[in-house]
Amino acid sequence: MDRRRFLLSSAAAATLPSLRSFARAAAPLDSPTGNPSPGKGKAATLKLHPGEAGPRIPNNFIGLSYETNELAEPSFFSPQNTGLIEQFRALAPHGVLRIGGNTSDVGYWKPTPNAKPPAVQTRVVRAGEPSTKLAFPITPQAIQNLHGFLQATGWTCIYGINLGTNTPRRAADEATYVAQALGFTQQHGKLEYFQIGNEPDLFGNHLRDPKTWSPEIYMDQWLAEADAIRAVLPSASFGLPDTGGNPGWYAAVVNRLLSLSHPPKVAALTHHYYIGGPPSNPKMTIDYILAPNPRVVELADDIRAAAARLSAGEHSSVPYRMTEGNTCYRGGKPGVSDVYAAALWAADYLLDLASRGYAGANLHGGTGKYVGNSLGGHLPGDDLLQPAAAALHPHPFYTPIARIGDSYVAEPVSYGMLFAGHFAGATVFPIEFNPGPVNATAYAATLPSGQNVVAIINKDRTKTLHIDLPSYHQGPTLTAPSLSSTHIQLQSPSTTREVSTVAPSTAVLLYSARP
Ligand code: BDP
Repeated sequence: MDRRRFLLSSAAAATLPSLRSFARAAAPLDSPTGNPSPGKGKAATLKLHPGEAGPRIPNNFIGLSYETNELAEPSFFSPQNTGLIEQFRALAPHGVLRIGGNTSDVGYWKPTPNAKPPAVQTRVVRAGEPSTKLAFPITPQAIQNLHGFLQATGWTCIYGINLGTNTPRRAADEATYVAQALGFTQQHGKLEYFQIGNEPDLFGNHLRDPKTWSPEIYMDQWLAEADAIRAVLPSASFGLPDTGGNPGWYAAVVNRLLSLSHPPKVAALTHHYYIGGPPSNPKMTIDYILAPNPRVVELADDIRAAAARLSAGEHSSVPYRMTEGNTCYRGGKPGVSDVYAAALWAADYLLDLASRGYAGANLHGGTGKYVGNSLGGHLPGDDLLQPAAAALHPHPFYTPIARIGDSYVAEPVSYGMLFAGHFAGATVFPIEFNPGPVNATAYAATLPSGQNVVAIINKDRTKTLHIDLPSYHQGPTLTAPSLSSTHIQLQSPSTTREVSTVAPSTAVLLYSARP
């Protein structure tokens, strides 16, 4: 990893506006209709419709997701942790840090040094799930330090509250402290909203009796905590259901919210997304993560429909956000989640979500210890490696920012985030894109400056994409020696030039002339 290069290119990136896109490509593989590009074979069809505005990509579209367990070390998210602060700032000037994950359901609020952990039992029926053995305290110091960290980075935060092993009273006490320390973003503070419970659709695996657990019972328990919180914090708002990807839950959640005469304020509908897993699954390959995945579309359609139903009720225009995701669940897979292919995946996935109207996306990562705890105390990707080889990989394998000793290093996924971040603040517009037989996608948007930006992501291993987009010039370009490389570059050309080809495994941003 060329860390110096990353910092240089992110500095250059900060001077460029960002954008987002609307139509992307999954064209029929055998029907190229484009014009032949002189001497270069057939060009992909790429027609832009900049007059037709689509969704606006929020400035804080880009986000990271970390385990709540990281708060067990108050020095981690703290103003003193300058290496991590530097990486957050390089990644996005206004990102959103989501704190949650499996460990959010076993952490407990410890308001005073002598406060005792709650006596709660979980039913761990599956090996590799977090249990109360891994319960940890969240202290006022951790929250104060988190505030300093957020101020130093320019980021805001979505804060996860324990639903798995908590009581409404504890939830309200913790929320009160967090809201006072961070302040709500509506009042120019740092707290976007609370999320209560992580992946409740999977609670039957480790926290509740699968025979009786249901979205209706989840809503009973969720409302008990949410009501306790808003009784003491009337301006509190919430993201939910933060499901692991079971879209069947949205309908029941929305039904319940719509049935309430005085519902809690819903800041966003949220879900998670991992392409697949676990690391031992032979299907989890570089080719698999780069192939189009219909689940992305299904999840988007379902959450958009749920948000629209909710918006028609008490709530006005409810946004939706992908609050936790990455390539391979259970900590990522070495050689897949931590190589250049994951950067191309992240660039494409984030722009795809932006084009589908998502308010943002948080890619999961953090430190090996705490993501390991979220999985019962161990990262299964390590089982695929000899110990000497394991030391050469980031832990967890999918993390966008790795902690290596006392330093923090930008990992492949973060390059894709940086690429997509160029669309933040822009307004997506539709395109017609037919890449023919090439596994490529495209997105387009208009920047606040009026300049258009087009992203072309050629995920194909071998095929060059020919394009015909006169008067657009090349901007930051994502490349690496191979899909399994960790030596990634995101660089702008030193001279102004147009582009007629996008090489295999390359992503490029193209800009129109300034208006
Ligand atoms: C998600 C959990 C998170 C895990 C992640 C994973 O919310 O805590 O770290 O899966 O499996 O479902 O990597």
